[in-house]
Amino acid sequence: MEIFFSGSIRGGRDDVDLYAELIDFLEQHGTVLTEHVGTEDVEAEQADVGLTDGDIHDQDVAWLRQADVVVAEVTKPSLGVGYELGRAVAWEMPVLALYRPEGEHDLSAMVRGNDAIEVAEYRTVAEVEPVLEAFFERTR
Ligand code: 6IA
Repeated sequence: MEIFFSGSIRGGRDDVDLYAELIDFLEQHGTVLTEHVGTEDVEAEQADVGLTDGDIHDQDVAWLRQADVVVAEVTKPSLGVGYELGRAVAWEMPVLALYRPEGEHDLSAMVRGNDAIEVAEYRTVAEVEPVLEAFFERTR
């Protein structure tokens, strides 16, 4: 199972430690193609490696196309995450969006109102684990 994990980068990195925890858990279910989303200094790495924004876009779209499922953490709003979700829905991929309702922003109607996206509300990683187990059970 190849998993595309989607989480905010330029939208804000407040949740990066949570992304890392979710990625660790997802790795028990398959290969996470986008581990960098949970890496603290991802933007500095971009500069070091010399990747342009065009390279990042093209690589991410290729990984998205390759993945079997998309799991997104959507509490921190991000244009890139929204874009990835839209493309995943257009490709009829299974999509799970994880959302913490105590966050600063209400979830976009374009995510919550989309029947092709399964939205799961949670508060702790422990709470989200059975949700992920059930999602992978259904998509296997
Ligand atoms: O608009 P945002 O930056 O918040 O969009 C976040 C989403 O876009 C994530 O789910 C990623 O899939 C994708 N994304 C944005 N920036 C990068 C990036 N930067 N690398 C990979 N995916 C990205 C530099 C990475 C570095 C290790 C070379």
